[in-house]
Amino acid sequence: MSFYRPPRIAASEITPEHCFFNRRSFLAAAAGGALAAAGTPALAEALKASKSQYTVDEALTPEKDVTSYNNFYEFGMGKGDPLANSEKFKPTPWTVKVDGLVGKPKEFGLEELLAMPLEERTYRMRCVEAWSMVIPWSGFPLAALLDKVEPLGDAKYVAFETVVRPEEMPGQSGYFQPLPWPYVEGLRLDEARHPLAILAVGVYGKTLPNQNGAPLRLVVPWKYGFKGIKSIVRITLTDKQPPATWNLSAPSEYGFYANVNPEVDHPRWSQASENRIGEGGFFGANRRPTLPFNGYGEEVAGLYAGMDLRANY
Ligand SMILES: Nc1nc2c(c(=O)[nH]1)N[C@H]1C(S)=C(S)[C@@H](COP(=O)(O)O)O[C@H]1N2
Ligand SMILES: [Mo]
Repeated sequence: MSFYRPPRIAASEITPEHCFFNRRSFLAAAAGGALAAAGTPALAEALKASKSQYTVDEALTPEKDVTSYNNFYEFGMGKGDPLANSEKFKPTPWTVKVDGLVGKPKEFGLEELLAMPLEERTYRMRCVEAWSMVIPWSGFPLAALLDKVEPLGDAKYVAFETVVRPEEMPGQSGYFQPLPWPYVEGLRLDEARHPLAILAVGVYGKTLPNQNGAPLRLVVPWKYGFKGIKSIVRITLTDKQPPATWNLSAPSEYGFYANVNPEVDHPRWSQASENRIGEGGFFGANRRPTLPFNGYGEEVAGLYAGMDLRANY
């Protein structure tokens, strides 16, 4: 995150310059078969029943890029490290503890999470490093999980925590530790309850690969990618703004809110435009304009009414 790394990905897709968000229905028809083949019948079954959908009128980023150009510092700092170094990581069995200011704290097994009402959602993802992708996730609204534990009236924030497993995560055991562990993140409760915020368990109709945050990761498409915490083991409702890893590491560079905002530059680079992975031209003419709230302003701007968005980096 501290520096640019030009992607090694060749230009392969040209997508229209215009970008707008719309909603329409579509069926994740092919997804079921692919998942069954991948040996995950629970997810396959769930996706067959996939309901109303969110999508984007832009070409999908090729699956190969989505699953090989990653940020997941627990496996190393290079974009290829998460794929190369996550072979030993075991995403099953898995549990997620949901606790704090809730009426019914509970430890959820992965099977139970896969039995949530799964949907396929195609979202833009904008990394704070100024590259972006269009990714078809499979997951369920975070609000659906929160409902199950019945947040109390004084709960104002949701805190998230990634697993710590130095024996399976080389970035947590090497001589140089790029970040303090566990990786933690947080949302305001109303952000967490927004229908666009999901917990993803799959991508491209398949179980989430280790490098993308298996078995369960957060996706909040109007915020910079670092808010999308991976391999979550704990979700805690609190009355205080929770710590967030990048915000703690460099508060002048990474905010708590981290809403995508082309008008607020990173102290070391412009956020006005971005490189869509797969379109080529990291520094060149193919850069796309970055959209306020990553194109989701119509849906989420109301969450920030009265806040100074220029200070809300
Ligand atoms: N636990 C953890 N979660 C993480 C990260 C990380 O290093 N560790 N990187 C973040 C960043 S900076 C981005 S851009 C996205 C990348 O998600 P992707 O690799 O699936 O595209 O994951 C986010 N979640
Ligand atoms: Mo990122």
